[in-house]
Amino acid sequence: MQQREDFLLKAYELGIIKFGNFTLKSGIESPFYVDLRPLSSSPQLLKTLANNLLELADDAPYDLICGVPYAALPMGTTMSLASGTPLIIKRKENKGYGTKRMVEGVYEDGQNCLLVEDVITSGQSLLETIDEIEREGLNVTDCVVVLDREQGGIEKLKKKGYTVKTLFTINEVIEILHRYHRLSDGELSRVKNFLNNPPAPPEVKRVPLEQKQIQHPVGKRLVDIALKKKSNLIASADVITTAELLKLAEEVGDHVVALKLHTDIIKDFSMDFIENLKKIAKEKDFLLFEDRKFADIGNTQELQYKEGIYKIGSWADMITSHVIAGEESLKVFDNVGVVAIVEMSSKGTLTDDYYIGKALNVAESAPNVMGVVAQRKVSDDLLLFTPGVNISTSGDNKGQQYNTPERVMRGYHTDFMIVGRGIYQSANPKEVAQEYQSLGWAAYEASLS
Ligand code: 5IU
Repeated sequence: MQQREDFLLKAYELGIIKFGNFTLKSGIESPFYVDLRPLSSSPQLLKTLANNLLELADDAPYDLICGVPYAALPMGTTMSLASGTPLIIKRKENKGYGTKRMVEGVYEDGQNCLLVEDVITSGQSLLETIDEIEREGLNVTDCVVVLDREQGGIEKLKKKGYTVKTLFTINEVIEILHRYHRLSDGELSRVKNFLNNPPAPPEVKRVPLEQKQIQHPVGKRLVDIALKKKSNLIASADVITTAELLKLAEEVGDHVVALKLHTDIIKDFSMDFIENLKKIAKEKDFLLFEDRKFADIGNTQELQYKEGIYKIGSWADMITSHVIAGEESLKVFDNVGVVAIVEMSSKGTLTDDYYIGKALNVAESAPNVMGVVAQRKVSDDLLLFTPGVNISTSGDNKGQQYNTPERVMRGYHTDFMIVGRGIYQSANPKEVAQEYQSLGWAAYEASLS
C-alpha cells in the first residue's frame, strides 16, 4: 500500500494530475486534468509502474503486449523489456502506403495480446483499439489500465466480455493526495462533486443561416434563396444529355437553391443549352453550380474556367475547386462563388484530418471562397456543402458513402445538402425533390433548437 502511495506522490510531482479549471476536449469544464505522459521522464517510476501493471496481469493469458499510443506506448515497452514478452505497436493512423497494416511487429493469427492503456473514461477508445487489434487476427482478453476515471468504461468493457484491471481509481488518487496535503479540503470536495455529478458536454449551437457572417455576394444570394424557399437542397444533375437536364431543372427547380452540374459529362453541350438553363434558373430562382473540381496551377485553371467549350466563367454562379495548388491558384476565379473542397465523401479518400486542417486554412484566407465541401462541422464563417446524401441507400459499389438529411443537418451543421441519384434516378424527381426539401429543412430547424 505504502509503495503505491509513494508512487502516486512522486508521479504527482511530475505533473500527471493538475487541479484548477480546465476545458476538456468535449467542452466540459473540469476541476482537474490528467496526463500520464510525463511519467516517461522518470525511468525509475516507469519501471515501477510497468512492474505493477505486469502484476495486475498475472492471471491473464498473453503472448504479446501492446501499449495504446501515445501515453501507454512507453509503458508497454517497459513491460515488454521487464517480462521478455514481445511488443507490438498499433498505429494511430494508417501510414497510407506499403503494407497498410495498422499493427506493426512480428505476430501470428490467434495470438493473445495484452492491452495497456493510460486512462479509461467511457471505454470507447479502448473498445476501438481492441477492435482494430482483433481485425489483425489477434485475440484480446485482458487490458491493464493505470487510471480509471470511473465514468462507466470498465462496465462497458466487461459487458463485452473483456477483463479490465486498473491500478488506481480517480477517487483513490484524490483521497491519497488529500491525505498527504497535496489537495485542500475545498479542492477535494470540488473534484468529488464533479465526479459524482459529471456535467453533460455543452451542445454546440448552430448559427442560423440568417445570422451567418457570409461576406461573398453569391453566398448571400444563396442564403436569401434558402430562407425564401425554405430549402437547403441542391440537386446534382448528373445526367448526360441537355434534354434530360432541362427536364430535370423544370421538375426540381421550385425545390432547390441551386442545381449542380458536371457539364463535361453532357454529350450535346452548347451555349444555347446554357441560355435555356439560365432562363429556367431565373424563373424558378436557383443558382447554377458547376462542379468542375479545379485542381491545377492558377494559369491552367484560368484557361479551364474561361475558355474551351464550356466557358464556365461566363455563366456559372458557383464552382467547386480543390485547394491543393494553394491560395494563389484560386485568385483566377472572378465573378463566381468558389466552394472549396476540403473533404470528400468517398471511402478511402485522402482528405484526412491533417489535409482538412491545411485545406481550411487556404479556404478561409481566399476572399472569393464562399463555402467548403466537407463531411463534418467546420467554420461558422463559411457555408458548408455536404454531398453524399440519400434516404434510400447507404452507398453505391464505387466508394460513395451516404448520410441522411437528418445526420448532415443535425450532426454536421451542414448548410446545403447535395443530392444526386436520390433525385434524378427516382421515378418522380419533382415529388422526391420536394420530399428531400422538407426533410432537409425540418432537420435544419430541429438543429437550431
Ligand atoms: N460529390 C460527392 N462527394 C464529394 C464531392 C462531390 O459525391 O466528396 I467534392 C459529387 C459527386 C456527384 C454528387 O456529382 O456530388 C453526388 O451524387 P450522388 O448523390 O448520386 O452520389
